Amino acid sequence: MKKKILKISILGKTNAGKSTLLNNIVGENISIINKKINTTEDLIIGVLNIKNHQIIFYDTPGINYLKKNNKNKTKLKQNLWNGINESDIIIYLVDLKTYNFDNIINDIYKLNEVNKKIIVVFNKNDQIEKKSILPKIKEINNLNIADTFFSISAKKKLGIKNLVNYLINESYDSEWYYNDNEISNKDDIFITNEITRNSILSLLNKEIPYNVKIINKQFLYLNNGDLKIKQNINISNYRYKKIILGKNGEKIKDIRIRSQKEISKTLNSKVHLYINVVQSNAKKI
Ligand SMILES: Nc1nc2c(ncn2[C@@H]2O[C@H](COP(=O)(O)OP(=O)(O)OP(=O)(O)O)[C@@H](O)[C@H]2O)c(=O)[nH]1
Ligand SMILES: [Mg+2]
Repeated sequence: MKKKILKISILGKTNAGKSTLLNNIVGENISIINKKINTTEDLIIGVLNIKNHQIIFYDTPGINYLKKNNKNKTKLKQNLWNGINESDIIIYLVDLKTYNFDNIINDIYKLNEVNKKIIVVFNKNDQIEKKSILPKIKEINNLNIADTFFSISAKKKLGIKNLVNYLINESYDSEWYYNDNEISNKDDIFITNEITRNSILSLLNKEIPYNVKIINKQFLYLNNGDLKIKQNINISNYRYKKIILGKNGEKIKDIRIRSQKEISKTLNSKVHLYINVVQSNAKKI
């Protein structure tokens, strides 16, 4: 059978459920999910192989970066555009819970400029009344700015099969880009770093999670099959250290335990996780 491929970028506002959708399609935790905004920073690639079809997904940072000229966010913007440029088709994911017509069509108009097929996927349909979805599809469809529509729940795995079947039908003759056993561009070290970033995101408030960098110092399978991991949390500002450590070191303990559990689950082994908070060229204030 002839090999076929299709490359899809998953775009949408932050928190729309892009990473949840990718993980569910690919069947593994390759992109972290969090209630807080701007969880995904890197361009994460997920691969789904079905018979002779290879479907490649790019999970991108929230579309808020499409235009913003914020210097700190240049990398995010770059990752977003890399995803868009690489893909054959765009999935624009809409959060039905925070649906705002003007806001969404603005994004879609902008995306029309790149001249790729756009699929609008309404997500979180488990959260709203079913009969309110069709009018929303109609009002966007009337503008002729998108090619087709789906309604799904990425979290509850509703409607995903239809979407995947559609994508399979869109795939075209080409050599595959990835080997049969590759499901992601991200290795285990990246994923374990991301898990710790996500624990910090979940357990600490405000700006801190966005101002730390997780560095892996050791990733070692022991003779008994257990996994030993050492990570540094690099901080740029001295005052973050106290906050991350917490009173009597309780916060960092929570972060460590939460990460250790999540890494264990994801990599399917017993994990011994050690975390250090390290100040990188930060000024004492
Ligand atoms: N109820 C419900 N919640 C969902 C659904 N899909 C995602 N969520 C939740 O929405 C939140 C955001 O999900 P993410 O997948 O991290 O969103 P994202 O679009 O990747 O966000 P960024 O990476 O920050 O741009 C999480 O709390 C998810 O559990 C869904 O279909 N139904
Ligand atoms: Mg994400």
